[in-house]
Amino acid sequence: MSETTSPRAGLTRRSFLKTTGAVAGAAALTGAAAPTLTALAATTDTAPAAEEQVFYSNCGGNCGGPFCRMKGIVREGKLVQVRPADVDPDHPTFKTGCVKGQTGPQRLYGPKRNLYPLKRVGERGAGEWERISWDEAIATIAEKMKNAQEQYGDSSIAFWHSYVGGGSVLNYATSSCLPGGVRMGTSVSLERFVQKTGATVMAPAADKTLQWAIASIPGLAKFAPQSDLPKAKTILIWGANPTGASRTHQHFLRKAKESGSKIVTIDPLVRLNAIQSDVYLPVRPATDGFLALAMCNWVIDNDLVDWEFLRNDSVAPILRKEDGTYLRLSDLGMELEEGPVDPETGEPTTVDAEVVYDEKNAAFGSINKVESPAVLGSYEANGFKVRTVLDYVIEHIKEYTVEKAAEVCDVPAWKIEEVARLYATEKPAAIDMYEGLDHRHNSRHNYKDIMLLACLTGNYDKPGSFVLCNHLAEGEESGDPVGGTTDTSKLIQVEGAKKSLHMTGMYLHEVMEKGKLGSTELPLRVVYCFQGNPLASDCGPDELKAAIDKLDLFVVADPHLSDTARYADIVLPIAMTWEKEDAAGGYAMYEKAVEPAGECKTDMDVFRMLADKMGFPDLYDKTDEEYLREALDTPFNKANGFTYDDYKEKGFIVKFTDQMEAADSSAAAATPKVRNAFYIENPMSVDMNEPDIDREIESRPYWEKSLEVVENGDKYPLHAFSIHEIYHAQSILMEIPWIDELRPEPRIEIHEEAAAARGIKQGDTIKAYNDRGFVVCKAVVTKGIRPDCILLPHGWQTDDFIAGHLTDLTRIDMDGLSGNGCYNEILCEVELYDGGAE
Ligand SMILES: Nc1nc2c(c(=O)[nH]1)N[C@H]1C(S)=C(S)[C@@H](COP(=O)(O)OP(=O)(O)OC[C@H]3O[C@@H](n4cnc5c(=O)[nH]c(N)nc54)[C@H](O)[C@@H]3O)O[C@H]1N2
Ligand SMILES: Nc1nc2c(c(=O)[nH]1)N[C@H]1C(S)=C(S)[C@@H](COP(=O)(O)OP(=O)(O)OC[C@H]3O[C@@H](n4cnc5c(=O)[nH]c(N)nc54)[C@H](O)[C@@H]3O)O[C@H]1N2
Ligand SMILES: [Mo]
Repeated sequence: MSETTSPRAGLTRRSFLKTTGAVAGAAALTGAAAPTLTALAATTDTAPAAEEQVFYSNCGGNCGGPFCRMKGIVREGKLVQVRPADVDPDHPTFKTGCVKGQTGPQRLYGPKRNLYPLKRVGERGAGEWERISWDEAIATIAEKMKNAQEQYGDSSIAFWHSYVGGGSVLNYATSSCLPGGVRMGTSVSLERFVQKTGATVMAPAADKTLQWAIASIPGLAKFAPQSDLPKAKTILIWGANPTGASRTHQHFLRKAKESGSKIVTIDPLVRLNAIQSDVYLPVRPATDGFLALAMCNWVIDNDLVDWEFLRNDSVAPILRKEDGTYLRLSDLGMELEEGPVDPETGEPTTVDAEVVYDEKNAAFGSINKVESPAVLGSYEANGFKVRTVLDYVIEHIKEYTVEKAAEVCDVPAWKIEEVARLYATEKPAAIDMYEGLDHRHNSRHNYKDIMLLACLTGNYDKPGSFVLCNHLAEGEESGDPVGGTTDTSKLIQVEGAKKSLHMTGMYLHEVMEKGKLGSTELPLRVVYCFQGNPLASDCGPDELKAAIDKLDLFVVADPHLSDTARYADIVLPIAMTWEKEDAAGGYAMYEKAVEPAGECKTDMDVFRMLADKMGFPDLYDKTDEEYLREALDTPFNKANGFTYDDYKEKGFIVKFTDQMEAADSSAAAATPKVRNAFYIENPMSVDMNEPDIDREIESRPYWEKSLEVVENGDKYPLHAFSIHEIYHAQSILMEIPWIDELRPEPRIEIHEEAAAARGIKQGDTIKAYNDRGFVVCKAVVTKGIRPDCILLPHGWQTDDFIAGHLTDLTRIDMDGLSGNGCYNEILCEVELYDGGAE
């Protein structure tokens, strides 16, 4: 029996409605309108009223939403209908928008909408608020920020954001955090403020491992268009959920199937794509790296290696020194090579190229010059003991045999061999990955392992052979994003810019405990959280809350009273999509269709007000329109008809790649060839957490056990994970009647054997728990999941659960190099719920 008590007790949806007095509002919305899907159909067919205006914007959720351009209908100043933007209905693959986007009006006018600035008056998180004026809110925040910076330095104030909105010129923040502590952001509002004040940026913890891997593993960034899927004879869907999370992806998988592709799904969970596969491997979670390396060994043992690909297109022939770095021209006292021209200086650069062994001439030479370098072998070069990367890697993966994989991954050896055979012989073969392999402690190694498999078989960097494809872009036949671009690189530059620190937001707890991250002092006092909902979507909520408790001020700027907003000192009501003008390129601008609800303001407005009160009213030196014009009027957009004026005049601009001017091809030609890697020469962390890096392990393809996977005799015998379900856009679809009809309530999926062993029947109320916490909801008893796993529901808020929250079971520690949250690193037990622990 679990002994955990819920720190969230009393915050069920029912009690939330009571305490906030929102009952009347909710009843008015859901009761009177009695919205049903039939009603949705009815409104869609309604004849246009006389006074009707049409606007274009995007859906606004982090599920590919920014790419889904929607058309909004406004009557009498209210958004009354949102539907997919009109596109050529005969075009075979150009799809946009889904039912989530069509709920725009319900999102705008829903019961959880923040309408006024709020100040906490009771205990933190108790839900007792006082309405305050914008003036008071901004004055309080500015004063606390100024005081903190005076007393503790520039880095003591921080902005914590996530991905909602996907980046835009004015409002939606982005943070690409690259290995070595480099951060790049693009939105005018956040970036100018940060440059002016030296404020810290707290980046999202999600999707970081893939980002880290793309930046760390040369060649991995080569995303294929998803329309390339049908070119593959074999497709391994591996750690991806195309039918739930990938918009147009399923369409291309179906096309592939029609054209005869063999489809393999490697997943502990059965969804439609597993059912539609030729081979299904219900792999034990967090063992994929082992599986990939075992397939590599099978390919080597069965003589199916593509040596020419390895030689010409991969890092295989590069000579590796004993310290793990590459042998370079300078190591041999050889002359450096001329590199591409530096766009800043106009001068050619020099390149200290990697060295390979030239078998024909029995000499060492530059990888860029030697025609046929050796792929295997070890040598002595100018006193350095070196061997080719492939030689080194092959020796170190020997332990990952198919036999052992059958045990570790818990799938039959013959099935592993069958998948390896298909992949290595039915070519071109593709791996279709997304974020499913990312959310655990050992995840980052998977990318090296899978790249090795692709390179060994030559299944990379050619049509139908890839490991990543673009799951979100519009489905135009070539797969390229079609539409305008934006450039804010000059607009975000502030004179005398201060240096700012960045950290993955989930390090907050460590920073508040130690006053630093790694050896960098970080005396955080004020945190301003926006465009993210970390207390519903990140891990370790207890630790995060304890950290927030130690701050002088925690502000949450959100259109909704999210789980995170509920824990704030000050809540700022933010204008949503349809209530503001913005742009991110593509087919349309984000048009303002209606005035913001209540006293809502845009994120940009709030930054302007803050700058004013902080004492630098000139920070934002242009109007919103001027920023948008400059960001949109790029040479590319001018050539292709996507300028500010074009968007304003035409609303929605449909163009396909063959109607576009080619991008500047001289720049493309100058890009040096990137050899595809399965080795990381200099493994680095994206954060300044200074982890101990075991270079050997971090550099090469590798697998080790994750922290929480089921083993015999475990106190908690079930491994829990969660996925991105179709009727969620993360946590933003809060109390949306049309959506709630399609996904009635959060549920835990459990295998029928595991359920029977615990006396659990279909629809029972159950509790999943571990030492960290628990969550209570209804059970779905199924055959479609491994018996040692359960599926927890992601994307809900505290008051949607009967008790607890899925995040209460999660652990706060993240992947030390990528900063990824370990959302799926959960062992737990499940029992029938007796209602007692609430
Ligand atoms: N409708 C909708 N779409 C979305 C989103 C949304 O919220 N709603 N979110 C968007 C975002 S931000 C993201 S990051 C993407 C995520 O896109 P995906 O990564 O495609 O989405 P997930 O649903 O997390 O699917 C991961 C798959 O990996 C499987 N899996 C879990 N653990 C393991 C494992 O150890 N091994 C293997 N082999 N498989 C495993 C899961 O069962 C699941 O089928 O989706 C985007 N699309
Ligand atoms: N257990 C589990 N946890 C997960 C995952 C999982 O699969 N399982 N997936 C992870 C992944 S891949 C991701 S990307 C994250 C997503 O995690 P988050 O990005 O934190 O989740 P969202 O629900 O998108 O949060 C967006 C918040 O921004 C608010 N918002 C919307 N528009 C605006 C705006 O214009 N301005 C401001 N200021 N706020 C706005 C919304 O109301 C919402 O509260 O979750 C991660 N967490
Ligand atoms: Mo994500």
